Amino acid sequence: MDDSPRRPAHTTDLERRGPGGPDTALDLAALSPDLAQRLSAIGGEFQQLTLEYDFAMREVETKLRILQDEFLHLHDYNPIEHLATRMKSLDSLVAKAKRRGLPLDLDVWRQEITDIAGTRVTCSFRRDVYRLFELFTDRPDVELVQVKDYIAHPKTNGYTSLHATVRVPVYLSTGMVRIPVEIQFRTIAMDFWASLDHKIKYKYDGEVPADVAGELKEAAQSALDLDRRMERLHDRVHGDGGPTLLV
Ligand code: 0O2
Repeated sequence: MDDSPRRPAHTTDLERRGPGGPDTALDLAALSPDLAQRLSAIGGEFQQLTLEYDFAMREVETKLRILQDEFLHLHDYNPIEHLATRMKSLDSLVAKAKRRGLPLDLDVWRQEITDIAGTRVTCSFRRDVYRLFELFTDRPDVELVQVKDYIAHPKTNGYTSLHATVRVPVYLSTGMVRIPVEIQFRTIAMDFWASLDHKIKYKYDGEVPADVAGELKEAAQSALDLDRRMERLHDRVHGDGGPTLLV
């Protein structure tokens, strides 16, 4: 898990920080007076928004846990190593809005920013990543909005993961709303690399020296090799395809 002080870590269910928790705190004193005033004006609205996104994130987590329990029960196999959730903090939302040239307007953020609620699913093997993704997004109560397959098409820095944006229904006293949640599916090796990459970026404030970036990219290749090797080993022990996610 990423434990950098700047980016909210994806937390385990025990550690999950809900709306109003420390992740949503923003140091208004550090902002320009104009920005601070606008943000404090939307504070209440933001609490409502995080509440809805928190409900959606919990829906996703529950559905994934049920899938996991079903596999354990039916196949004596656990495809999920870790499951973690995180709510994007107000300061990182402001930063993202700024980066993307979006106004300080929660309605615009609702439309344009789809990773306000995030879930990270860490699997043992690459085929589990894809199988879990398929099983989860095949459900009629899950609407698949967007897929970014950084496993088939890694980022230039070496980052790999399968990102899926889904929308799930959330039932409020005022009616039903569909809320987007970004799910990152990855293997343990991919997760290990991504955590380190983030810490290095934090250390250099995003400006990673070329030699460090080069080594990181090589490390991404090593993570990929390790994934392949462990999957081959698993197949040797359990037979081709093994007992992984066979339904
Ligand atoms: P956090 O704390 O995880 O929310 P963006 O680049 O964010 O403007 P987009 O489309 O949201 O646009 O990006 P994308 O490609 O879907 O990736 C978003 C998330 O994927 C990031 O969220 C990271 O969690 C992860 N990610 C993407 N690229 C990298 C990378 O190169 N290294 C690492 N370690 N993680 C990456 P946030 O918002 O950065 O942070």
